Amino acid sequence: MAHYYNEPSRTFSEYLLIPNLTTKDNVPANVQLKTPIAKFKKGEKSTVELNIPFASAVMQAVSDHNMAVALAQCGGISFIFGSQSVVDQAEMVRKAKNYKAGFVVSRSNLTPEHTLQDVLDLKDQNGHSTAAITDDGTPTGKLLGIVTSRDYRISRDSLGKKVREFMTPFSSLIYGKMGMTLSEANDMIWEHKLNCLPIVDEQGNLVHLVFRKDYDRHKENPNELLDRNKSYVVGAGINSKDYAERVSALVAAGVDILCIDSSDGYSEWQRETIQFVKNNFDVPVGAGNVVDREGFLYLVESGADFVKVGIGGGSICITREQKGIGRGQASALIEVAQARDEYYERTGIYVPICSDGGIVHDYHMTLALAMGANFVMMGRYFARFDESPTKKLKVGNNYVKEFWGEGSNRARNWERYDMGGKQSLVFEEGVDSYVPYAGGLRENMEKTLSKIKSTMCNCGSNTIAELQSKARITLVSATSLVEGGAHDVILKESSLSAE
Ligand code: RVP
Repeated sequence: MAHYYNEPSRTFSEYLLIPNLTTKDNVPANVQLKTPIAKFKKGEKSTVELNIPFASAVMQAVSDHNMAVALAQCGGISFIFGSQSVVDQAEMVRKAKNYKAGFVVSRSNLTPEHTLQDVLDLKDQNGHSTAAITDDGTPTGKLLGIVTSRDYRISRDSLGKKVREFMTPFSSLIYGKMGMTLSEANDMIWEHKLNCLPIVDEQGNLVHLVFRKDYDRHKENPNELLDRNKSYVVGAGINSKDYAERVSALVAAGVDILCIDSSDGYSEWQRETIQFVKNNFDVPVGAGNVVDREGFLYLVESGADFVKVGIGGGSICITREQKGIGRGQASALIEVAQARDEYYERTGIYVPICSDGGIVHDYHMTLALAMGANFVMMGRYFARFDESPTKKLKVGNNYVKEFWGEGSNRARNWERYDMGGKQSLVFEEGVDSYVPYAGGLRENMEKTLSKIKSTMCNCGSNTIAELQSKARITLVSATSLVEGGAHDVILKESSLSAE
């Protein structure tokens, strides 16, 4: 006879957190979101940790090298999509790894014909005391000089004085050539006691500026996620078909962590893939997706470094409708988190878990963490930002971005859904869609992170581990769900557009 679960399959919207005592120490500034993503033994530390618990999904419409850099700058990780050729995926990893973190595009730019007043106005506007002077006033024009606050005296100089009269001209500048490494640039900065080193191309056009201290860069991106060589940490998705060829190319490109990407990971193919990676490479590999204790233990015993949880909850996913498999994301996560904690008790090995798919509201992320996830993977959330690889379009009066599932005909990622059949998608498990355009990743994520930190303070927790051990979570009835939104009032236009 079939096995029946007594509890229905539940999702995040059916739960709420009940606040704990908030101490004076529980303020957002004290909340720390560091989180492990590769397994470790009791008393040791994970070899890969995120500074914020976010991963962008292994999807064509979400995770390319640009997303990887933007997210790593904020402390999270992208898993670059694997539904492309090995060469193309390895190239994306290489681009993200080689991204020159300390090289910035100049944000303050003027021409020699501007005036001291213009310099002061620009400084007021963006706070930068260094302005690049180019022939056309753009960050990539021919470099003609640099102006810093050492070049003028407000008490003596007239505000109408032309930049060309007081800038440090190109002929007196120390500059670097395009192609130099960050450490070579830093050496020049130290040797010549500079605050800023302009980098120019062969035609003398400005390409980047490198500032004196790593510290300055770090101030802009205090959470950035760097490896030992100060490159951004980057992940990549693999499948259980062409792993032999794919993994070696990704490792050669410098990938930091892999993730087997499959809609249903409780399979012998995943075991083989994990074991291949473990036997041949020194790179952590996550596996999934699973939705229960058995699936989790199978992958962990096969050697998985983290396990991804979730089937059918993704915003573009129609697996549940097409095949009738899956589980409410909250129920799946709660059971797997419990299995993980028991496994840790029994063996002293902690295996991080990732809640993948189905996050709609920011509070779902906090709930997922409270329920035991070490990090969350999101597709729709990141697809809405400038940094995602898809087109921004205007549909009606609104801007949208394209977003399609890996199981849609558009992505044709048959490896993710294959159960040992033809080398093509026989039927679709995902849709092609739009998501509302939301602007830049950083601004949006800052808001989301503030909400998470604030909720954690409500729950008396300054770390994710503390939240997981202290959280009190209640189910909500359908009627109390209504009570949770604005109700029994007539909303004004401005409130209708707020999330
Ligand atoms: P969401 O964040 O709800 O957009 O979900 C993203 C997740 O959905 C992915 O990480 C993946 O697990 C799943 N996915 C991706 N493509 C498809 C599909 O076509 N069915 N599903």
